[in-house]
Amino acid sequence: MKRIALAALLAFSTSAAFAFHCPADMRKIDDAMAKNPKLSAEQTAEVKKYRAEGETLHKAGKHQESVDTLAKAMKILNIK
Ligand SMILES: [Cu+2]
Repeated sequence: MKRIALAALLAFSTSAAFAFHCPADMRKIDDAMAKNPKLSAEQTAEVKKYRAEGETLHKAGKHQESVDTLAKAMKILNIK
């Protein structure tokens, strides 16, 4: 069942692929933050800001910008 859903998603357009990308990135950021990473207060604030911005952009349908913004947070967290 999961495989079928994935295949259907992959068959979609690029924008749909990005629509799937953002929540995956947000989850990675949330997971990394849940592990209490060694970040300065400034870095933590930045990650939270980019995470929130990414979610807003995603909801606005700006998936490429969302992915780019979330990537900045992931870079601070040193995750991919
Ligand atoms: Cu998105």
